[in-house]
Amino acid sequence: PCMHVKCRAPMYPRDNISRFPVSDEQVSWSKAYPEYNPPDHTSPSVLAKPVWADPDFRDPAFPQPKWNDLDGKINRKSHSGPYEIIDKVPRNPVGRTGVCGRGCLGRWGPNHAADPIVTRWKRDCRGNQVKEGISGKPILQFVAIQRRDSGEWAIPGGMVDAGEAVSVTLKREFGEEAMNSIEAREDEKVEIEEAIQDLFQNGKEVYRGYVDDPRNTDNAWMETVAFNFHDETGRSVGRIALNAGDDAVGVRWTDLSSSVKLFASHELFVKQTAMLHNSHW
Ligand code: RP5
Ligand code: MG
Ligand code: MG
Repeated sequence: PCMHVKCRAPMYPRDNISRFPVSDEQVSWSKAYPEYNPPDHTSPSVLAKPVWADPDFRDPAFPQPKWNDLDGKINRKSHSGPYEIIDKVPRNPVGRTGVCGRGCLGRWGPNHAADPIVTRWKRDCRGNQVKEGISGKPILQFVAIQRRDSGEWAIPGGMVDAGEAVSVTLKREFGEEAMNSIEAREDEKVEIEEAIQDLFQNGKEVYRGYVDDPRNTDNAWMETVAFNFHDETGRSVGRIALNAGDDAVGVRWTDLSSSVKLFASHELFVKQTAMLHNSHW
């Protein structure tokens, strides 16, 4: 995995905990950093023992789970290969983050998510593809949501529930966050379901691995599988009204270009998508 930056921001999100400073040169575990003394932080939401959170495996009361393996319904394997267990807990494969413990993440080690990147071509009022002036390439649009937690624009992704197939997470999260399926009327639910089923049959994987997520710690981190679902004619999901729901407060079709600013490593995933379609970037 490559360098992480967003999970070294001065403040840990939500809980106002200061991260121990880690410069670019101090990220790697192989580089000695004797003064390194990160705060041990677990968010109140995790301490409340919700179903999605692990127990504190540093406590001798809890036997060690199957690290680097499928542990019952919980996937504790990393997309980036085996991670190390130091003092009974996993160690972030990229390096130091300035916080140890789990922060607000439920799992020690990898916390698996899935990211649906839904795209269509930008069209003018006559239905013709719009090309960007300088590159001369057609402009691709993707569905972005605005996150309730940070206000940043992002891909409408979410956590893979225990035992859930990634293909199911991709559809569920898109429905919840970009189409507000949870609060839709029964007849609307059917229309949403049909459009998603149809478009999500053919996806292309554009990324699999570590995410530079602001919630990452030295012992817990986000990983994802990002899939592109492209509506070539604009007549599938590209036609249905978008509606922000669940942990999204806004939703819109967004033109892809190198100037788009997104949450965590999402810029990288949408860039891969633009490359895949040879669209303007
Ligand atoms: C990111 O967090 C992933 O890429 C995914 O988009 C998201 C999942 O977390 P929630 O949206 O459920 O907070 O790391
Ligand atoms: Mg969600
Ligand atoms: Mg989400």
